[in-house]
Amino acid sequence: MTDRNQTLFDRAKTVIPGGVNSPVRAFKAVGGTPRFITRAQGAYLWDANGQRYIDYIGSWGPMILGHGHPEVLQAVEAAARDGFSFGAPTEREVELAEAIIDLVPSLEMVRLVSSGTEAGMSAIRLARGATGRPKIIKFEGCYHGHADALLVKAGSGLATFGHPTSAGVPPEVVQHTLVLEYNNVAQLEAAFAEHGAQIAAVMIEPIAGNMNFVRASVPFVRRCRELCTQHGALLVFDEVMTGFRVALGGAQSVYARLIPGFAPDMTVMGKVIGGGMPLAAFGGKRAVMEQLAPLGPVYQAGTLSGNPVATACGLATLRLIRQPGFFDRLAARTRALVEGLKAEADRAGVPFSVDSEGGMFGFFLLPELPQNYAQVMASDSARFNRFFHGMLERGVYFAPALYEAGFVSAAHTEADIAATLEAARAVLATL
Ligand code: KE4
Repeated sequence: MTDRNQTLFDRAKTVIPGGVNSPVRAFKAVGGTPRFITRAQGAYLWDANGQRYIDYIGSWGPMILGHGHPEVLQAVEAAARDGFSFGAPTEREVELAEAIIDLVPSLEMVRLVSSGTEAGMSAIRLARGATGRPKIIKFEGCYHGHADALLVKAGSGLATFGHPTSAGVPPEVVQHTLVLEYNNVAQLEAAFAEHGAQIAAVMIEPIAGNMNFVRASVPFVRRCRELCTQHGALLVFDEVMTGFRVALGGAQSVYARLIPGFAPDMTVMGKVIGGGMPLAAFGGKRAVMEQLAPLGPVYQAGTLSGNPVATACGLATLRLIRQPGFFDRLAARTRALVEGLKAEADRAGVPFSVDSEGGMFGFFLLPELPQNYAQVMASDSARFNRFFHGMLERGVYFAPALYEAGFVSAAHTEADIAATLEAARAVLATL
């Protein structure tokens, strides 16, 4: 029987670099043939051979409701009938901005854009423009999109190629980007002691989904906040992945419960707020955001920013995830998955550690949860790859890279979790 995934992959590779429009999709880290998806519904994907998978990628985070939620579909169809794009303001963009600000108390204003990369890039330019300072701090293993200044020791995608920076980024472009070790308070303090007056921003994934699932420790987050305040730098939370995914108020709402009065200065968002369509955002306090064109000197623009169909998709998604109990149910389902995987790994004697927050989870073929990039990359990648493919063959689609997070949707049932754990028991026994 011809493998239509392979046929399509061979054809794709003749016209698209690597046969994909985003590197992680090529299965380079895990080997094998990427699955070409023909359709999705609820918690499931179907590939070109008609094989069904329980989907734990969810488009890398956006599909928190599951695929094809009827109310979201209806909102998108209605919006599309009224027009795809106008290049002019619409009420729906205002509604979405108001909804985001209502859910994230640290925000007074937001600007809508079309991708997380665009949001992160713009947030950095704004932080530099608002402070008049050149330097930014990021952390090894965190990925903030592929803007030149941020493509330094990124954790997602580049980790596969083994070299921490991308070709094509001239050294002078990243000379102001300091890359520190995640969760390393001493390095952070040393960087501020040396460069404090030059630092425009500290940018961090509060739960690093581009290292699979690594939490910033409370002392580390507290120190980031204190040092930014002390030196007049902006603390930028990259919540493209965690926003509206780990909690309704994002990761910052989790840290605000652990650190009284905590709030970042700016937040970068994406994925869930577009519900699967191209939409992202960045926001912060009015005084900073009003530095943006057309009001202020920091330029930023976009033809499809605030797209009328994408905003309809995002608004419908946010309306549904705000329903009472949504995150309690999602967190319980996600926790059941990871605790079940841990129990099966223990039964098979495979070193395994797990963590989850809301509808986002991670697992490592390591006895203890890693605290930084070097520890994550010490995982046994060959063993991970065997686990990944064993599960894929049994109709369970985990992230095709050991440094990527996993996602559960509201559409995943207890039966889906049970089927996943049954498959895991069989595969772990072979590891
Ligand atoms: P996009 O430009 O891909 O929309 O967003 C970039 C981005 C920014 N910040 C964080 C924390 C992110 O996780 C991302 C994108 N995440 C990856 C998954 N690790 C997207 C998948 C891909 O690259 O194809």
